[in-house]
Amino acid sequence: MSRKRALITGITGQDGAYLSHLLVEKGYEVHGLLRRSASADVVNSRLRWIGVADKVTLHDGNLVDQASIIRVLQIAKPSEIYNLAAQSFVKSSWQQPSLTGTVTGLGATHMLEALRTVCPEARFYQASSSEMFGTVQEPVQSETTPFYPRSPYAAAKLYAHWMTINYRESYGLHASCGILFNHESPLRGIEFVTRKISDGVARIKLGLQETLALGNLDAKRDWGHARDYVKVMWLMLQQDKPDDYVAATGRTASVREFCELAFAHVGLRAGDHVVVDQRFLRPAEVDVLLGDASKARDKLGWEAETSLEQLVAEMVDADLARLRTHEHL
Ligand code: NAP
Ligand code: G4F
Repeated sequence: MSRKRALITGITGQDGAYLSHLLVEKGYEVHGLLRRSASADVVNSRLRWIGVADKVTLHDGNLVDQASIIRVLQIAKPSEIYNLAAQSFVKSSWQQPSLTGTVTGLGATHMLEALRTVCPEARFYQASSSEMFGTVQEPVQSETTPFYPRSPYAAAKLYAHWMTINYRESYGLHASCGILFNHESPLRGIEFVTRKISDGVARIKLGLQETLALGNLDAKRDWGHARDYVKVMWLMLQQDKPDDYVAATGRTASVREFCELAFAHVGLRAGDHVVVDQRFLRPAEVDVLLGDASKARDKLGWEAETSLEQLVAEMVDADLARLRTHEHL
């Protein structure tokens, strides 16, 4: 039997690396869309870290260039497409709202149109986000909770979300949206708060810096591990019928609590090192997110497996190891 073929956009990001690893383990032929960078030596650093850089095929292309997507689909001939590419940093979306709308929003339409033209039988996963709940309309958010986006990023994701549903209903595509709550890992970008904290804690522990400057310490998130969350993406595309699912842990914690856990892991106190810097505040904030993933549990048999304590420990340990060996990621 021929191997299943998957195309991942955003393959060089956090989730792209974990999903590649999962699919390679499952015997897939994995292809990825790679946007050209002047720093070509670091573009696949996450794929190298996770051990799959030489097991995936990368294709030059960009979500804003529809012709490049069509060409990559013609070459890769995927039966499953995971659209993970995005300008994914919420704070930057106020600085670059048009770019965010073009990549994160319109990029999904480019993918859907290309799929419809080249390989309409392929199954499609859209990386939707809990950020779409924004100013939450219910204390616990599920697939039926109304959305209230609070950033250009969230508005762009909401457009992509509804376009995916619209294409499913209009053209009968096997297209599904995963409304994923925050998920982190040692491969998280350094600008996101959890990795900024784990890296900062490791630096303070090793005597490389004294303080950690953060923004809103009271914001609360439902934080899981990316390794667990890529499994739900794959499970969604194995179902006979496309559908939308929330993935979350069902536990929320504040940025302050995340700091306390991370500093305690190395025998330090967050209160001795964390300072608030107004530069890291946002024009509008999502105060609290807490997800209900019971639909994914009941229909897909999926549950988050990693506790917040385990996640924090793994991230801090990875940053300590990196700094000790002068590895950059
Ligand atoms: P990430 O680490 O920021 O990765 C984003 C990926 O998109 C990178 O590979 C990036 O390439 C690529 N990309 C950006 N602009 C592109 C363009 N114009 N053309 C092609 N590729 C482009 O994000 P992540 O944490 O893995 O998240 C994956 C997806 O899930 C994103 O869509 C994100 O918005 C969404 N999401 C994430 C979370 C979370 O908590 N992590 C939660 C819900 C939804 P470069 O490497 O070249 O920058
Ligand atoms: O780590 P963050 O930047 O992630 P955010 O904004 O929740 O977005 C992430 O999760 C979304 C899912 O809900 C994804 F769709 C999105 O792509 C991304 O992966 O910030 C988390 C919280 C915010 O409330 C922020 O204001 O941490 C607060 N925070 C406090 N100090 C900080 C900082 N965030 C960052 N990045 N840096 C700080 O110094």
